[in-house]
Amino acid sequence: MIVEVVSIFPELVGLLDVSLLGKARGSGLLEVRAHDLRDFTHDRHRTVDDTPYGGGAGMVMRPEPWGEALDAVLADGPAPLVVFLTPAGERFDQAMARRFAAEERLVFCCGRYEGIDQRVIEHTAARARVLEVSLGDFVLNGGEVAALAMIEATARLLPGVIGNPESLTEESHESGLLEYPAYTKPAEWRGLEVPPVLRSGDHGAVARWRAAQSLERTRRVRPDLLPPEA
Ligand code: 6GU
Repeated sequence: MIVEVVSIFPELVGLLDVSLLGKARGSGLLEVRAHDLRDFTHDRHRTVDDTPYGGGAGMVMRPEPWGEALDAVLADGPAPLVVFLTPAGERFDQAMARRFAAEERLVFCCGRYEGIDQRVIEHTAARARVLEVSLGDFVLNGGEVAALAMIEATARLLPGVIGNPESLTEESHESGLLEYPAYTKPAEWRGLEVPPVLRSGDHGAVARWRAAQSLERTRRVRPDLLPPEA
């Protein structure tokens, strides 16, 4: 998979080298390319923003550098899915990560300030598949951290990136429920015991206990994830 990131902070993409994705990048499963939006400006100050039409606080990213950056990125390579990072987008989740993982090439466009001139999204949608996506219901200063989170969630789904593929199917959100609690050795620590059923060797009992814990935890912490009848 090829992942391209357009940002005024392309150096933030280096963070991906530190996590498990460094391995994926080294092995050729994943190629991440960062592009500096300011390389597509032509003025001495490398300006990327301006005041909003209609007034109001903050600055808006001007369309010209974005247009040129996307001209360059879209000029060659497989037809990508272009993702604009914005708190006004549809919310990212595990299903979207799976959808992203099926793509040959993803282009993440990281907005800063009060966003990107909407004509950039409109123009891009006329020549590529485009999504406006948010990481969640909170506000960041820019899309970079959101893009990194989405890239990590996506890349770990690529075959060969995670050592044991079973750890992908068992985890929170894949089943629609939160994951059951995990324990390791020692069996007793600071007076706290590992639940005996996990040490019983009864695989059926372990599976039933875990399913019940998942359901209980989901009911308590994230009832919104449960179907109305559950
Ligand atoms: Cl994608 N961008 C910004 N600026 N804030 C966010 C976000 C994205 N997702 C959640 N908050």
